[in-house]
Amino acid sequence: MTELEKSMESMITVFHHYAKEGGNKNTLNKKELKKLIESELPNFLTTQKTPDTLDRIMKDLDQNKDDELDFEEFVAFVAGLSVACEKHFSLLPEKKAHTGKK
Ligand SMILES: [Ca+2]
Ligand SMILES: [Ca+2]
Repeated sequence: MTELEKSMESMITVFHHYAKEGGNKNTLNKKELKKLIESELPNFLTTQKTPDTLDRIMKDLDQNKDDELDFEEFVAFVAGLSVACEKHFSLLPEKKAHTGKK
């Protein structure tokens, strides 16, 4: 498998690993989402740690308002995070290059 195929597979695996724990086996409830973020996105959580973060994330992502995240809603979350990370990532070498010139 290619790197991208592996990434897609791990996204699916991670989602189902947490989604199957309780309630609807194909969706994440708030408790399952919390566990997923704490275990799989510890760096994300430390930068955004406020008491209502989880509620906000859940509200933002839950497009059909059923208090559960299906895979489509979860993918939107990961995609959004990836975009944020990529911006951060692409800023770093540019900054370095600029300071190098001076
Ligand atoms: Ca579930
Ligand atoms: Ca939903």
